[in-house]
Amino acid sequence: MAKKFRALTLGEFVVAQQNAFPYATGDLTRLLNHIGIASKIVNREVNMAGLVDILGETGKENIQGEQVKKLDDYANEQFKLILGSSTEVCGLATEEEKESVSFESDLSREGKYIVCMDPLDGSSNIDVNVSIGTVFCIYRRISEVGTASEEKDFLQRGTEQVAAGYVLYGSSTMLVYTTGMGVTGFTLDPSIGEYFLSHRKINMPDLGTTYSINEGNYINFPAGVKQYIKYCQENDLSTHRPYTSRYIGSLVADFHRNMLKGGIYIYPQTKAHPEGKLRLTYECNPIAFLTEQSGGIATDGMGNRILEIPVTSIHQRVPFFAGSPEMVKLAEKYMKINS
Ligand code: P6P
Repeated sequence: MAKKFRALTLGEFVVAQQNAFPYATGDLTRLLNHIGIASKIVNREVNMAGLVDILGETGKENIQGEQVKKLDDYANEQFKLILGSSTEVCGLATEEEKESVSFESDLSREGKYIVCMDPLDGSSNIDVNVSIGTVFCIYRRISEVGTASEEKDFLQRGTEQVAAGYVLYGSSTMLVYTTGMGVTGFTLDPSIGEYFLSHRKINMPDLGTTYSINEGNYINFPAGVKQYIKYCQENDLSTHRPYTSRYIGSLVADFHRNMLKGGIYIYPQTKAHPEGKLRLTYECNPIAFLTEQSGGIATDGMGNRILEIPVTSIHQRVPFFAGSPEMVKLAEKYMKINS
């Protein structure tokens, strides 16, 4: 009779992982669990968005000049509330806030960590019921414990991340994260509100057949990107059927599929976004950490490792090429030929 395994919950797993760090105090464990709690609250609203008055615009614009959806706002407020009342985090930078938020309570000021996050990424998909996500990463603070968080806490390179992850509000809700010991995925059982271990160690295939890019911007792409797309469209690889184009317009959903099945996600420089569209601190660095931890490569398309790009502002944008190593290397080769 096959031995039955009881699935581990997120809480049990992070505690077990903590034991691998002899000097761990449990703060990071508690922080990851707080992020899990906030994601469950957001998930509840995401699942009911069509039923309650939470769709649509707030009439506000964020610093990106993008219309803020009610669910964006709600997610941002929930993560601020949960993290602000934890004792591990002294400050938060999010897509929805122009400046970083320093949590003012005495307990928060003792927090050792800061969080950068996009509380609800892909929000243009909310009204059409397409998967959206939360992206987060965690750093140790640089500023003195016991004081308010400072801007320098949020301008650390991606290599300094302590942890990174995302929540995918899709056909099922998943929380996927890394602390530098590989990538692990949990799936939410909404009937009991518990995340259960479902993907113990996620490894990105070296080569895939999916490329994810908004080809509507084709005319404005760099020549190297245009040539890479043509390569994908014209080469019937001997061991793979022709490439497939899959682009959801939701970074977390596109990335998650590519990480599991192999593939490449590209958001290059375009006319509308000459620096690239995605933000380094709360989109590219966390996804790049997960990419590398699962065996992939993440660069700016010009040979620069995302995790090593100097961070000069919270909302800094960079071109983003992330995915299976063989695919990113080939895309980089086309970019280099045309540079
Ligand atoms: P476009 C969503 O706004 C986002 O940040 C990513 O989730 C997504 O991949 C990308 O932008 C979509 O941008 O210009 O293709 O609509």
